[in-house]
Amino acid sequence: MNGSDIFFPKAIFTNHSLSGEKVIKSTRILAELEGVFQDQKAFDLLDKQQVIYYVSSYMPVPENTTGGLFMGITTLYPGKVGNEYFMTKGHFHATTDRAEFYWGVEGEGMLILMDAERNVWVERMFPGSLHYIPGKIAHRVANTGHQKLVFAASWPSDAGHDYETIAANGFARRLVDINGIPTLS
Ligand code: PAN
Ligand code: ZN
Repeated sequence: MNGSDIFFPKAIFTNHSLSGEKVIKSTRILAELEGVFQDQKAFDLLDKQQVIYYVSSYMPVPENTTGGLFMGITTLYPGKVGNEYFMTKGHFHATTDRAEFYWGVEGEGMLILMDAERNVWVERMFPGSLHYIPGKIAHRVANTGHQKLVFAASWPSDAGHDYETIAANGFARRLVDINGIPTLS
């Protein structure tokens, strides 16, 4: 090995976000979550421009490449719409059988999972929690704490995202705050 074989990594993660040439950043404001929460009256009273979450994703290969991997870090703010916690949109993968890892980095939350028969269950998220999301399982995350929830994810580059199914039918159950306790209703 000589000096010309030593490279700087193509992406780095610091301060809970990714940076590098092939990193794509996106932000979701409350207006983009219209219809996601049950309490429309409470939704209407909130500032629609507020950022609910942002994601930085390292995509070293083009989308839809078979055999590649992506990695993303999501920061989800604390808050509620009525008694329902702020959460990500949630999706199935477009290539339905593609799996994914999520892992907790900072803060507290719940990973909400739903299978094709609309059975719903949740896993607690905390710094160090590791979650294997099998293929064909819809996934979304709720921040049940009082601070930012940061989690990382890695998924196959040909997984794609099907948001439409969740936008149309939602999840079969909702994670709500009942007397300070996250409860699946
Ligand atoms: C994650 C999610 C990210 C944002 O990287 O895309 O947490 O959630 P939504 O995509 O549901 O808005 C992932 O699951 N990728 O496949
Ligand atoms: Zn996913």
